[in-house]
Amino acid sequence: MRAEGKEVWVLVPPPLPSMYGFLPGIGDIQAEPPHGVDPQLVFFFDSGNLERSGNAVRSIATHATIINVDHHPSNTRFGDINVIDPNAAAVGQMVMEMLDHFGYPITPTIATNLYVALLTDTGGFRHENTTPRALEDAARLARLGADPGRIATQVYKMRPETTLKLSGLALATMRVEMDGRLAWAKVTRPMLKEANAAMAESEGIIDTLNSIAGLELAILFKEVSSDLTKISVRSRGAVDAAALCASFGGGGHIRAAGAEIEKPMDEAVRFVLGAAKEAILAAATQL
Ligand SMILES: [Mn+2]
Repeated sequence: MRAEGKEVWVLVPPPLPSMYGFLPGIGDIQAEPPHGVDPQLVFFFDSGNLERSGNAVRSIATHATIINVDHHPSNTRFGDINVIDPNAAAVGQMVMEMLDHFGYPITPTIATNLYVALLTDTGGFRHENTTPRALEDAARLARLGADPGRIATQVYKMRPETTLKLSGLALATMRVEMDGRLAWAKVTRPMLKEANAAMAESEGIIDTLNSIAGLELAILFKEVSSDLTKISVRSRGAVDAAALCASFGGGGHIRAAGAEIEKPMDEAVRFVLGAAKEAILAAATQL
């Protein structure tokens, strides 16, 4: 890609989720710059820290000028210039402001990409960050050529059958405890085989669990190997999911977090549920 006579590379650390394959311009994205080139200026977008960006970018960043554009409140301000806006629902909104400021037109291609940033970072305009500003920016992008119906189909309605089959098998193991405050389910390796699915396809199951009325905490247990179990945690109540997962060596956000437990599935279930129930009771007494 060339911009005003200068070579520009758009780099994203792999793997790039296949659902984004429809984005205009995605073919220009590379995992690392071509061999032998030495970029002098690096823009980071939506990267809370330097570590998230992958090895190739990190090695350039040691001597290039870094411009860090982000909306994570926890951003480590690793850039030479830091543009941080925690009130932006998506970094795409910040990019929109920058294009306006520097007088670049927003083409239908740009509008489509920025709309996807807004759509996905607001969880399909459902998370708490779905502000009037987010909806106004989305409306403007739709006017400039983004097609909300087509984009929603591409992002949310292109799942393979195997993903739904796996989801069905996992949800059949669902247990609801503590008078509906805690729900959990399992994804086992035999289920992956039966559904002919990969573990990555289990990503949406935790959000289905988390849709139960009145729930406080949802936990999905994923059997990675005979002695490693991953957990995904969602909290809608007083429990800090990040703190709960940190107690197992994991982390994340207050409402969504995860951890890796070096135990077989059944042991991990007993271990984590014990701590989760304690956390629910402790959080309730603190209110
Ligand atoms: Mn983001």
